[in-house]
Amino acid sequence: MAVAAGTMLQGCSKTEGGASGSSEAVSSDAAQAVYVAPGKHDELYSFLSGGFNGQVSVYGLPSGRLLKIIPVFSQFPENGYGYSEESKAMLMTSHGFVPWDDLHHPKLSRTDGQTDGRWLFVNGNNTPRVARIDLKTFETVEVMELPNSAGNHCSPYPTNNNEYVIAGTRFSVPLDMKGGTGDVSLDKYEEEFRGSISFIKVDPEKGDMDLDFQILVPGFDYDLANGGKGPSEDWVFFTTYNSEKAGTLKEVGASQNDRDYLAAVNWKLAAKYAKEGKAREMPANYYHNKMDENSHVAKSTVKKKVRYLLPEECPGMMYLLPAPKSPHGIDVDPSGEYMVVSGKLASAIPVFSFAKMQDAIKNKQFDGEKNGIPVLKYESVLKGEVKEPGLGPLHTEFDGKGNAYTSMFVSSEIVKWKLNDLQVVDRMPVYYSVGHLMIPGGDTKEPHGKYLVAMNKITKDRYLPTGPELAHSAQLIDISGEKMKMLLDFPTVAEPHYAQAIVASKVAPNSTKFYKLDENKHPHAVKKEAEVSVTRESKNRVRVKMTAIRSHMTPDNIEGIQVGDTVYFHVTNLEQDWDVPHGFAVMGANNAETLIMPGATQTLKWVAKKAGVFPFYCTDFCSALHQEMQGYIRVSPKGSNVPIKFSTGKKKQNIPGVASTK
Ligand SMILES: [Cu+2]
Repeated sequence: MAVAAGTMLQGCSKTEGGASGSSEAVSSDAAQAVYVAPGKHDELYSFLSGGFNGQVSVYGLPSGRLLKIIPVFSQFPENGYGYSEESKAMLMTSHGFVPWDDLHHPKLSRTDGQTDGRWLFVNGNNTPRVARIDLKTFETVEVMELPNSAGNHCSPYPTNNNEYVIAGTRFSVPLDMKGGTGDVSLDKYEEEFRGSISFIKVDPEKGDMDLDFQILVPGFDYDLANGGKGPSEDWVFFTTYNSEKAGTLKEVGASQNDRDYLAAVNWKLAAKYAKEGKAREMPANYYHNKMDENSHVAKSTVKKKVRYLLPEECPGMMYLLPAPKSPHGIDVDPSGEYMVVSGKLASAIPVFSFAKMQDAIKNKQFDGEKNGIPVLKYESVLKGEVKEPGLGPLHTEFDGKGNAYTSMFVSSEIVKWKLNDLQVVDRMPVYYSVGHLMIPGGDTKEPHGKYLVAMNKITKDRYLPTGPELAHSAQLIDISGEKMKMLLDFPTVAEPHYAQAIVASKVAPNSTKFYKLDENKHPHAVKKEAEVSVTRESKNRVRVKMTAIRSHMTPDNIEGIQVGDTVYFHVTNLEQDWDVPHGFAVMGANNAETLIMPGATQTLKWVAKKAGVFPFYCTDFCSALHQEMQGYIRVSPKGSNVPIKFSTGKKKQNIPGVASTK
């Protein structure tokens, strides 16, 4: 173990020098830097995407302690998200109920180009969706499906005041202007397939999203995006690959051209065109799901139209900048002047200048056009290239002190370089195969600049083995000094694809402690035990309105249910105190438990399949008498004359299982 630790810290020990050069000294320095004493809080919240688990996980930094998992696109049995009657609508799409997605990119909302701690926007790749998490409650409150999109990868990118959240398609698809995706021969990629960039308007007060319009772009693959700042704040930039428009064997077909493109879109001008009547309208079919903040019931609206702009009809809205073969990351520095394009197959990192781009547009330094979009001359927009940065550059973030940090997938390292002279000044090995990296605020106008998190795809020997599947990993690196220092490894939940982080003081003071019972607008809420009810609403449907408070449920004895009945348990948690959720589960339920926050109502649907007595109980340890927080539901054969009856503690019980003693 000692040998392994020494190897791991080699990169750091070199930088320490003097008496503290030993690995022990470095590791105790590192331990101190990440130590958050029991009962103390972390300095930052970090939000790591879960990739293929469709969730977001919240970690404290610098400790790397896991604080919460927020389900977004995936059902989550731990709290009933996607299982409860209230939340099912969040996962509705034009393809039906879709209980999973591949969540790649979290992006924090912004005010004046800085993170403001209000919302977190995230993308679903597979069934194109953008979701919004409210950072008061750490819950997913809205999911917007995107039409004309497939593989929603370059998404979501908020502009500097959340005017728009912008989302581009990775895979181009045929668009049938008469509605939906067309049934088109796969031989017609070149002529029929197009990409789209969606512009989702965000309400400045409430955060509510609305798909305003799309730009239909050439049929390339759109990989990643990032917004401008300062002088470039009206622009958003997208990397593209497959400018060859290959529809098969893309690993070869999409790698023919030496250069693909960085697409620059003036979103403000696009919004102006859309507003001033340049947008056309086409039929569409997509879902918009919203959680009502007072009832906590999600509702879906199906949208049937989408407005779109064509770049060839909107001069000045879009330009293409040649970029080395199959570029991946595009990152704009805090000043808004430099656009850094990381080409995973390229040997250098080109850095474009926004000022030069403006001049090139003014002076029409074009190199032809593609689908009516002017292509700018490479040399006319290039500031310079970072030479021999490492192998497989993917993503770059910034510390706000003139330095850029790029992740290298193939050579497994973080490379620090200077924005002014593009010289590499430091390297830090990471373990292994780093994808994204994140500096808190490192994609905004004002980076926090103290830490960097490397998100690694492969861990091999880094942790105790756990069978064929090993944990992915995040590594925390101190970037406050001239040389980077490795501080901490922490395993992550599923794939930490990308992350955002924010100082805790921008989020923690606004955190909701409980929901006010008198503001609970759930249609089946009961606010007093005296108001509970069990009602047979129709031949096969029974509605139970019940309450939970430490340490009983009302009612806790229910009779008169019959085989074949669907029973809706609407459980209102009467607690008005922080950190006292109650859980609810019924024996044999074919969904998950539901977890009810104080003051809220949640519904568990249960179908009585056989006669008998079925216990239900509170699943979240809530008090010393939590184990006693339990009840029974009796199911009689179909057509039985047992009447509906319910009570709590008012009668002598028929004890199930000892029927012979009756
Ligand atoms: Cu309880």
